[in-house]
Amino acid sequence: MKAACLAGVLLVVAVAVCGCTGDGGQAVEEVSWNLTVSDGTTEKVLSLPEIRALPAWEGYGHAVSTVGIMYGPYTVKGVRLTTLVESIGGFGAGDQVGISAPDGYYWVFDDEQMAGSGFVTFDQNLKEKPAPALTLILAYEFNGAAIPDEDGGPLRIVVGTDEAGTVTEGSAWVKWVDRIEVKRS
Ligand SMILES: Nc1nc2c(c(=O)[nH]1)N[C@H]1C(S)=C(S)[C@@H](COP(=O)(O)O)O[C@H]1N2
Ligand SMILES: [Mo]
Repeated sequence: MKAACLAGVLLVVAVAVCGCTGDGGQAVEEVSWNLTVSDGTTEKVLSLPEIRALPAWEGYGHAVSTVGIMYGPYTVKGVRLTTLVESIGGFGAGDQVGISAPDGYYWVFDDEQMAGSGFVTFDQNLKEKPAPALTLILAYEFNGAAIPDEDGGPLRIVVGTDEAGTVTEGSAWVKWVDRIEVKRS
């Protein structure tokens, strides 16, 4: 896949330039990756270290794919999408946010979802249940380690929860995120 190749090339370059990041037992090589946050007028490019320097959110993420494969539960660390769009002028009623990845995947969240509702949620037996408070996160750590390429790292969307025990739909968990674009209403 194109994204895997691109990530592979970036990984080789990053290892050559900065070596490994020893973060305890599970050392994952730090890739070089840029995120563009745009509203069509204002545009900001952020590196991984710049993203890690923003106020962090920590909680839980657990997803199910359309064919029933479970991802997680993970402890998740990342940045709220609302924090990222604040740096380019914020997010208003009726706005939408489009998330893209180098493989061409594209997912849109509306204002209700940016505020943490309007998602379908399940219990661990995949029985639909009312949603607790949810937070859209651009995640950079699962279970205390950098997210590997095969899990959608270095940056992946997570529909996060403050408590464990809620499963969300995997289709919103965009892998390899490189662009966040606010569509103003
Ligand atoms: N960039 C990207 N992110 C993506 C996808 C994709 O094809 N590309 N598939 C989505 C879907 S439909 C699901 S269910 C989850 C898990 O997909 P996987 O089983 O391919 O890992 O990732 C989501 N994120
Ligand atoms: Mo899916």
